[in-house]
Amino acid sequence: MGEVGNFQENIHKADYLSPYAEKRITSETLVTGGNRPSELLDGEWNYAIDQYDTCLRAKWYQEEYADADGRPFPLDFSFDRWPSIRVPMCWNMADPRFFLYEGSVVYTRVFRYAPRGEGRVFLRFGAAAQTAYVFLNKRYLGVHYGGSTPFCVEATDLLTEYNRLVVVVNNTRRPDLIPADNTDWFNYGGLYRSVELLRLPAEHVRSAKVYYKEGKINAAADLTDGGTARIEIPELGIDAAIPAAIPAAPELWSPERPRLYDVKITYGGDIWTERIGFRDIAVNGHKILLNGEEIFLSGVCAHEESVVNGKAVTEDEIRENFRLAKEMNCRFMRLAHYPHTELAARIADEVGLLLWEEIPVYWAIDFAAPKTLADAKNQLTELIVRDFNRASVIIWSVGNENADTDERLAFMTALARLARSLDPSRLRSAACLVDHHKLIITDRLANELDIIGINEYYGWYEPDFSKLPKIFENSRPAKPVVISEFGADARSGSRGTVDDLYTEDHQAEVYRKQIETLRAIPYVRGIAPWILFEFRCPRRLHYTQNGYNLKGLLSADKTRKKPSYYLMRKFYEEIG
Ligand code: GCB
Repeated sequence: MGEVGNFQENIHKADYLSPYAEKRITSETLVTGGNRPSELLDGEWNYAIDQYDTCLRAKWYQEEYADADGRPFPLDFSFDRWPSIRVPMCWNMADPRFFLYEGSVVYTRVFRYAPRGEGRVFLRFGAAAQTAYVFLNKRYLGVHYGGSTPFCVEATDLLTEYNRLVVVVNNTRRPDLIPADNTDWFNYGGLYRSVELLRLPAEHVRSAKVYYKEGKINAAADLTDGGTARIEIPELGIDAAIPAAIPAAPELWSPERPRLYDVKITYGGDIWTERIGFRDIAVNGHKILLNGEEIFLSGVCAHEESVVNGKAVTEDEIRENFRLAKEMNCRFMRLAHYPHTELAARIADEVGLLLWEEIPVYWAIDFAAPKTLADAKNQLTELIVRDFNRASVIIWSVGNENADTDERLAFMTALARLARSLDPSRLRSAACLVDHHKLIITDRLANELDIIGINEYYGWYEPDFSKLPKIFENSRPAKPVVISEFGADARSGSRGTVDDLYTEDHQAEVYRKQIETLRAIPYVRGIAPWILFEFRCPRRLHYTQNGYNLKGLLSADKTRKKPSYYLMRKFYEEIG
């Protein structure tokens, strides 16, 4: 990667990123689940806003402080004297000056390490928004693309007593990334989920898949050295070698009775434990079946955000969101538009909420680029491997609202098929395309999905409600449809007539009509209005919006419930 002291190269090289791009951190090295003890490297890190990406250009991480003759170099960085920032945190919330910053931030810290008999050591990042370059003790370990999924690097042979970790996190929006440069949400940056050090036996479980289907518990594990492992579920009297499909009659998990079992997998000296719920999710014709019984997905969408913490939401905030959704009589939530923290599905497992999880294949994606597809596949794999054992998660969504071109069809088909091959136990969906002129669902991707998701904004972007039932009459979809979005902006507390846009009264009128229309359409087997709470959105510059998408049923700080919240609550209560 060239010499640090090569001043000419540092300042003149246009393509300084290419050598880094060659070494990608992917799902191949992900170690996940199992509740093994880990040491958190959270807390105070040193950081610098590195607007010109000089750490990567000039290779500061090599820590060359002097030349071959011992003469000190004049340096442009000083890792340990930089100010500190808390991890996990979005840098946007650390200092008002950084709120709108998009670019690189260098994070660094030193940690002590003494071996304690472990065979291998990994550093695990819960997520870094959006791209992260990782360096340990002057060595480049790779770049991770995708700001919402976890990744690991192996540190085993690199550790000494004192260890310097440098992570360059970059959130520049680019058309070749997933998501691309145009999103209807705020572009946060930073190490906003925990960083952990994992000490594992040399032979260990990298990840495991345990699920229930048609009277059997299926269990398999990704093992470092092959061979077999053992699974134990004491409450079910299970103690068996895996992989296996074990006949079992567990008490099935449901939102009403979110029963979880202690599951233990042993392999060599490694012990992997999880609390896992067993349930069966399927479709039959237009029906969605949970544990063999028809279910309506009474739901709501949510972004991962809070006013105070940005994307680095706390456990209390997640629990509060779920509580507010359940109080609205929801049993289902669409976690839009990217993987939320893994804590979300863990809490949903515990409190009983069905989830739709999604990768950010969103607007303006470069569907023709193989590199972009590789990135999307990797993010999908990381998400599925991470949350496979969460009973709450019933749907993997492979994307949202893209025009039905041949390139997009090939791209999304590859994702839908990947989801099936990684996970035979769940349903696949996506927000599909509707032709709002011809009033028909036109999306060829629907053939690859188990559930057709539809975003429709009758009453807001399109005022004529009479068109909505016609879409279904014309399409006669052969699969269950979930209305994955509908809604209208309403400034919190702003009142007026039902015709005054941006008032709560207008929003409520849209909800009234949506409810009346959708309840009469038999194809609709689930509804998730957009959205539980208002969220930051730099595209929204109407004076009422002030940088927020105001379609929330709640205000951004969640203190105000708009009238539409109560309308949904009543509707969901009525339909049971
Ligand atoms: C959509 C998008 C969502 C937007 C929403 C809106 O269709 O999927 O991300 O925020 O519309 O408010 O326009």
